[in-house]
Amino acid sequence: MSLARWPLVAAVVVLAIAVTTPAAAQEVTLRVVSAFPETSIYVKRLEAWIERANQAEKGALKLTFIGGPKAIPTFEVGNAVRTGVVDLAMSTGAFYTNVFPEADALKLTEVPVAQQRKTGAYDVIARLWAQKGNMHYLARIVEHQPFHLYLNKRVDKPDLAGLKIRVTPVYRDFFTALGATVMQTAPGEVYTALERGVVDGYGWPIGGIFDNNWHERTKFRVDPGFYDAEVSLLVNLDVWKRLTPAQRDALTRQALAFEGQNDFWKTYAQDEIRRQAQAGLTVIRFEGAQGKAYLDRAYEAAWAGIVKASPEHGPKLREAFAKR
Ligand code: 173
Repeated sequence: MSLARWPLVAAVVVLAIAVTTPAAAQEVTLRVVSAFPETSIYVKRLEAWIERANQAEKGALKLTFIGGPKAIPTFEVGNAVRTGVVDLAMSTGAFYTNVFPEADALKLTEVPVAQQRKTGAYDVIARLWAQKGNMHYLARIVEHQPFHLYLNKRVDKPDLAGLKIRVTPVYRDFFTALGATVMQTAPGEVYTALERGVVDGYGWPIGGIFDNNWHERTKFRVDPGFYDAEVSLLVNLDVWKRLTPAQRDALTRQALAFEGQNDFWKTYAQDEIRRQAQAGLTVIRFEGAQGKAYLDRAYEAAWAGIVKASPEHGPKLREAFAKR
């Protein structure tokens, strides 16, 4: 190269550095959405966390809460994270099976997320979410919340023939196996469906039915609960890769602190059971062999659904999620 070229090379190098390292601007703003309605306990806790995280990581990280399903519809949030329309989302696997069907398997983990991080299950999840969802799986912030069937008509055995039940992918295979006619809605449409008598019941975790006044339109809860409700934080993978190491550390530190508070959900489950009783909900309890058959059916139906949708990854997830 002739000497005359050197100033040009130098200029290009200087320019490249200027473009890739924003001078002193080491604070990144991430846009956050929720797939759950803003009235839900999940969003209340998300907003409180955002405030704490922004305070603690000032200069590195600024999370901006955009909103719930009015900003991006519940079942579109997964694709919004995948494509980078949003940077970070709070959602559950059942809401983004349209991105990859394995997402719904997170309800089937049999050990807490703290343990998943030790057994390698977390790495299995992280790899798959990156590969199929273009997502960095940041943290699980809801667990210890079994799902239940809530009804307005009494049943005396695990037979839902003739009943129309509101579902998401979480419950679809199980309730269908019990003979129900199922109808999928986002959480935001459950109240209206109950009010109009379009459904005779719905699936939901043990906690949260008061957040949108569903208790006013609910007569029975069926026990036992099944699976474990999962709500997680997901980051668009390209955004994640563009963060500086310090920004990544800040986000991980805050997410782990949030995840570390998951024992909250154990207490909350007990509180919500009491509150449901006070509100006049009657418990229909399948006990003994009938209870066991109900639970076996729940897990069999769900795993069959996952493995059918993903013969490649379903069995690996089952292995990784099992108690050991
Ligand atoms: O909408 C739902 O019933 C659902 O799938 C779900 C998943 C996780 C937590 C709460 C609800």
